[in-house]
Amino acid sequence: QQTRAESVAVLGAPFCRGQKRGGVEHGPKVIRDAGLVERLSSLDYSVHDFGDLNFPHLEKDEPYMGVKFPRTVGAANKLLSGAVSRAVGAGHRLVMLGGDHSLAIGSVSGHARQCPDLCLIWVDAHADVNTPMCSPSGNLHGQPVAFMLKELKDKMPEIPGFSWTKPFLSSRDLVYVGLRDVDPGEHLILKNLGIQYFSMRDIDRLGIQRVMEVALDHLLGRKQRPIHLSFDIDAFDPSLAPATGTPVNGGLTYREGIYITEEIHNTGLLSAIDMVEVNPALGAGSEAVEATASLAVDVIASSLGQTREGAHASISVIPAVK
Ligand code: HAR
Ligand code: MN
Ligand code: MN
Ligand code: MN
Repeated sequence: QQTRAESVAVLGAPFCRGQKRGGVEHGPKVIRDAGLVERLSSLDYSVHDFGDLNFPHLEKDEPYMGVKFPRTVGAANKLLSGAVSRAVGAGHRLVMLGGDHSLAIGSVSGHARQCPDLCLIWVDAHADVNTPMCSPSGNLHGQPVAFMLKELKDKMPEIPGFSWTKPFLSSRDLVYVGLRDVDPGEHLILKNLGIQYFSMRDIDRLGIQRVMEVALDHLLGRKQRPIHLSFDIDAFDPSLAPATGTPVNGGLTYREGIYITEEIHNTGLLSAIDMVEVNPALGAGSEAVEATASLAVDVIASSLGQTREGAHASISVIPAVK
């Protein structure tokens, strides 16, 4: 069996302090148990499983300006950022398994250290662009994009734990798909910064095919550059992804979700993926958890080239009669 030139690094990030529900730190385990490495190997990648990061535990971490666990989240993301940067620098495609979505601060920033011209596709029910001042909850998984955007620099206070990172992304280099639960401050930021977003209503109006056409043209039309896909499993309808902390009705269908990732694969530019917010402590029992984890594996495999139409790289001649 021939092997693709490409290799994929899998990096587990068992972390939950960006939100209040326990269990999401076991996301990496259930996604691996759903057969991730085997699926990627069967796509002819050489898979390097780097295991799970060991995040520091801080004894004392008081809220700061309403932000919960700032030093813990900051330290975890600093560690993740370095690990992602090293994996991408070593030539791997990167798959980060969360953990909650605050981890995108480390993942995207680490990727950007190696690929400063990257663009970001954020598939999520939520915009995750609250600043500490707008956040209704103080949870950092609702704020990661605010730490990335250069245009929000003046609106971001200095948060303990985050002095290692600076905004690195322009608002024109980001597209959202799947939004349906956006806070007032977030909506104002989306509008004021002119961020390209496709809510579930936009998908209803345009269809997922047109949405992806416009989204990818917006990011890649002027020049080709590496893509970071940050995929929150709660983008899917809760009937498909019940094991997650903040489910919102009216989400992506299975076919819409897989169409998104097939189109991203077809660009040939996907460089890193986050798969976050799979929480095996939620959902009604083990079947719900397994369904959610298996969906996460399908999303990752599809992003990396698994097709619904099939493929024949391993065979070039229709077998003759023996
Ligand atoms: N917008 C709300 C907040 O800031 C909830 C968003 C967090 N939920 C997520 N992120 N799963 O995508 O707290
Ligand atoms: Mn290697
Ligand atoms: Mn999210
Ligand atoms: Mn979400």
